[in-house]
Amino acid sequence: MAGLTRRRLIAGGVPLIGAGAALTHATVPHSHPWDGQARAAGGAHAGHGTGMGSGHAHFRDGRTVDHRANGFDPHAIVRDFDWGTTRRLASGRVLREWELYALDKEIEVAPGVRFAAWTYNGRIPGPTLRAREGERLRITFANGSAHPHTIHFHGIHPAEMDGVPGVGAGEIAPRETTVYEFDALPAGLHLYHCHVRPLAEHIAKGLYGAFIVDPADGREDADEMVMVMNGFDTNFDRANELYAANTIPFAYLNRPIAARRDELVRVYLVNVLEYDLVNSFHLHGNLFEYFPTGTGRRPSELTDTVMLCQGQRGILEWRFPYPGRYMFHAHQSEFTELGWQGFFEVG
Ligand SMILES: [Cu+2]
Repeated sequence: MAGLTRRRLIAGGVPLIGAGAALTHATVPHSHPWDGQARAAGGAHAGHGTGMGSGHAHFRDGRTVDHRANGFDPHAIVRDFDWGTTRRLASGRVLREWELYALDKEIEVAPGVRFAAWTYNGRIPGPTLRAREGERLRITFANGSAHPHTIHFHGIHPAEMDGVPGVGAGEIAPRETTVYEFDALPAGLHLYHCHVRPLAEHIAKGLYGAFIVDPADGREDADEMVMVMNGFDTNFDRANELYAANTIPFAYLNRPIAARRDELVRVYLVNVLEYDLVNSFHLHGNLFEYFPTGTGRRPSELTDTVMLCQGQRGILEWRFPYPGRYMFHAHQSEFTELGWQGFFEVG
């Protein structure tokens, strides 16, 4: 039964495996199979009761989630870079500061599917933090969640700033605050996420975001986007029912991302997907230059598909020579069909 679960959820809206679709009505009970699990899981999972009625998700037919109620929209997130606030230290160096908070929040991750998420600043992914190489960074973290959390940054920093249990400030208890401070090094594309155990749950519930350190001399002007590849285990069987870039399945399929012909496109691509060993990004009608971790200035490859394990990330650059609608998606067909696909609309 567990093996069928993730397929059952999309049976209404996505034409995929013929046999799977035929099995659906025979195997889907009229009560939601995750109701009992949600109750069994206790308070931490309260609010999971509403499911996708009888497996008829239809989230490929144009229906979408209530972005306003969620408090964030993948179409905004894709080009939303949070530069924080800055001031100059006596040394002349720039101090860049952000305030992050953890918040337990119910998110509509697909039409009618509410997920009891743990968020940074009420959104998934958390803010895309952006700084310049060599700056001093200060992140004040307040835990407004009912659970202990941390922020673990990728990058170069002292052990006590690493945001792991038992080192430095360690776990930050509910209603407590801490400050992470370190230098913006090295230039590249990094990420941050909670590091409290059980780690898979703390990440999969939504506590992660992209962290970009621009080279001191900058990068070429481009139409920049961030895509955090993620997924959601909506029935707590440690397998994802939904996949996406920037949280909401099919968001960029229903409403393509606008791009301009001949303009340089730069995508900051991060994989935080839990429970699956790898994830991938595939671009149609084009090839992109790939800069692993964004740390080098020379691309490792000209390709149309890149595969990433959890925590891996890279920068993609390309130009569209022709107008039209170009797909991008995970090149694991199952992920594609469960939400991780979209279009660029090139004008
Ligand atoms: Cu956590």
